[in-house]
Amino acid sequence: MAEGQIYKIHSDFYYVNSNGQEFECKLREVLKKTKQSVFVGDFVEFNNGAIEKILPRSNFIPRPSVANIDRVIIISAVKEPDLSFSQLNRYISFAKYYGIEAVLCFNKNDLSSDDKMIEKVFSIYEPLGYDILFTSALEGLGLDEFKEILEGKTSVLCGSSGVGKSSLINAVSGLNLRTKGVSEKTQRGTHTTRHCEIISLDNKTRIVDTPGFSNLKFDFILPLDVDKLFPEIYKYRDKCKFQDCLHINETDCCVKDNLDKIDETRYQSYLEFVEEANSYQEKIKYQGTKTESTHKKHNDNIAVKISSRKRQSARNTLRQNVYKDIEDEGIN
Ligand SMILES: Nc1nc2c(ncn2[C@@H]2O[C@H](COP(=O)(O)OP(=O)(O)OP(=O)(O)O)[C@@H](O)[C@H]2O)c(=O)[nH]1
Ligand SMILES: [Mg+2]
Ligand SMILES: [Zn+2]
Repeated sequence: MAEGQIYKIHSDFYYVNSNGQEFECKLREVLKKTKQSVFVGDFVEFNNGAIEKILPRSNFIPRPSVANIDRVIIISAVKEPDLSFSQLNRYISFAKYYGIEAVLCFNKNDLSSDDKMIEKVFSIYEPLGYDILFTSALEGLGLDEFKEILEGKTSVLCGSSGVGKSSLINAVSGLNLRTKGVSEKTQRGTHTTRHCEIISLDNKTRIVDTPGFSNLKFDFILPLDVDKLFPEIYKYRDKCKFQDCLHINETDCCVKDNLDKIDETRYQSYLEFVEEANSYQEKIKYQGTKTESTHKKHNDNIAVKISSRKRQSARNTLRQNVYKDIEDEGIN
């Protein structure tokens, strides 16, 4: 039995790198039946072109679906498509939720000379501890710093379509991955990269090109957990009067008392995520009501409380749905 790492998946084919050699494999039938998710980056045991076992992951993110990574580099464009702080906060919080370090890279810097925007980026994200890079894949700006960030790690490039993920990889690797312009009509990327792929720059440095995606929603966590994704909000939560304070319109809320110290776009994102998390809570409440409807309610006024076990199982179902969505979409 050999061991290796999946570096690319195309429909039913899994491409495995084992000691520098590449193998085209399929999944063993028994493994298929377990419905276990298989990601680029997974370490596997394989034999005669058949993957027998997926080895435990050190970490993963489900979008783009990649396992065993050191960090996510969130790529935004300063223009074409326009920079969206709301999108950026989504990627940042997503990486935080999965416990993966993030670096922020702002590409297409040749298209803008907006110093105010650069200042804003630094003023919001530097105090939060993020490394920040401005690059131009086209004009070769900031590439030395970009390479430095990559050095000795496995980094996943993540961001909307058309921001220049593949172009940046081309610029630092000399490869010629497919890249394509942003549509003039919609100002959106054209989903040029269709699959995740690990690209080795040297023995220790690897970079994962991924398809762009943008419709990331926080409808898989509970509203009370959203503040954990925002350290600058979370640090006040112990001083809120109510333990279940959502920091929206409660009285004696320490977060509201300190709103002048929290960036507006960050708080706005917090509110958006809470709203999405509310719809998740409604969904599991509904599932809980259905499963608990056989129990006689003592008091109709009391909202149905779901046991943590049921909540977890509903959460798992939703997680599975996330994976299903990924598979249905085929790429992202
Ligand atoms: N002006 C400018 N254009 C760039 C830069 N980087 C990339 N582009 C252009 O932006 C377009 C999209 O680049 P891609 O590298 O395909 O973007 P991507 O993020 O890989 O997109 P997907 O694969 O669809 O997710 C291409 O036309 C690139 O030539 C840059 O630094 N400056
Ligand atoms: Mg691409
Ligand atoms: Zn509060």
